[in-house]
Amino acid sequence: MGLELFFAAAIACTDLGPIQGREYEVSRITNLGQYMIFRRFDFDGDGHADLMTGHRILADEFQMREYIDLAKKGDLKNVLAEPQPLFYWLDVTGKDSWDRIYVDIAGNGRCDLYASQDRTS
Ligand SMILES: [Ca+2]
Repeated sequence: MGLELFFAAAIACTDLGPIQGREYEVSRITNLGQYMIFRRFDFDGDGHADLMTGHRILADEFQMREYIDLAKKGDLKNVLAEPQPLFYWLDVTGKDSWDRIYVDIAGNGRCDLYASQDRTS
């Protein structure tokens, strides 16, 4: 059972789930090692995350001393991140695994399917 990598027709990233507000957000982790912010969402409230997004961090607190005006626009206190996620991980089977990964390379709200793992076999 391998991980297939392929690109299919792009979809609107907003079709992957309502992630703009915090209504469905259950966790938010800032990972300075990977320079990403990971947000998990549970849309149906069953206690299992259905979607995780990854935002690229543009600057951390140390760097922002030089970019304080940019920092004021940021959503977080100690890092400045891109407003739109770069990666979207989906649990489509509800088995606590990320079965599909979408990527918004251009940052234009169009998501390409990056990887899909067939767990039915
Ligand atoms: Ca859920």
